[in-house]
Amino acid sequence: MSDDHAVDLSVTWLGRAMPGCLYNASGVWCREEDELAALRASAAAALITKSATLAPRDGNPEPRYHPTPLGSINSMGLPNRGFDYYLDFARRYGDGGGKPLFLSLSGLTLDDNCAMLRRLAEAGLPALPEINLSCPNVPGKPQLGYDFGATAEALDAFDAAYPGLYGVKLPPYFDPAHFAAMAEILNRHRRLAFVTCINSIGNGLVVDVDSEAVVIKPKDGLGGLGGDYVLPTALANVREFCRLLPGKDVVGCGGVKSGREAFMHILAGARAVQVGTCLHQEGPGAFARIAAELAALMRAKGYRRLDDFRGRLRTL
Ligand code: RRO
Repeated sequence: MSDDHAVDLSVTWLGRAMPGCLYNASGVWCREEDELAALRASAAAALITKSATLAPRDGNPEPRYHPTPLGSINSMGLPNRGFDYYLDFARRYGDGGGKPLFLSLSGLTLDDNCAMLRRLAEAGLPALPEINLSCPNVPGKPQLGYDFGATAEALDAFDAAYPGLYGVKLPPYFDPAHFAAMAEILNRHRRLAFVTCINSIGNGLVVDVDSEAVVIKPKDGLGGLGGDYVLPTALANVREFCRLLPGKDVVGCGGVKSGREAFMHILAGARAVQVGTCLHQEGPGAFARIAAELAALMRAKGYRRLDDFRGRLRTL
């Protein structure tokens, strides 16, 4: 195969075309308008906003994010400008010149999530909701995605509150029984068009030997892990949910720092790929670098488009 053929990283899904397959993970580089503007100006193919609550929040006390040689731990605690701020941004963003905009919603109650969904529907914008079922960092609030009954109830309410396509951000699961139980619930909802796998692995503990202390303040040091720590877990969740959710799309998130991990996620079945920890460390320039690396890897393998290998991970 000649190695000078053109490579196309574009993705068509949710009835829209994206110029590439990479965008930010919610929470990273997307709390403030200037950050979102920088993403828009970068090689990111779409944007997602910081998970919004109805009212603005300062989040947890600092230090609340700590990079490590293998990734990151965070307990931000949902600091955000409040739903109205991101809705206003979405109004001005419009169709974004072909880069889809996703609004991440993380209401503190089911009623709050439904209120935000109703207001988004009333606004009649092209922006798509990704409802966060998996924030690990609000003290006293368990991750909704680990409560199957509460998740089933929430999805029924989302269907009633919102008439369009929507997605959910899932926590990582670690057992086939849990993949199957969650998939059975998700498959009852036709307009649930995508799931994003995975949020950070919740409630890890990073220990600093020199100080003999934890590295973040909230929850006595417990926080969500991202980066290299989570790549195999993310890939397992992407592959399993791709198998279990026919007709829905899976967005891969977890451990992507080069074209190689983006390739792995797509091989496992991901439609698109989000970047979190690496974006936090490197800034929006990461998108052009990772896209170029993915294109080079595809060229070396003789692939022209993502459909040539998406979901074709071989088993032994
Ligand atoms: O703000 C956070 O602490 C946070 C959220 Br909402 C989330 O969904 N995942 C995460 O790792 N941190």
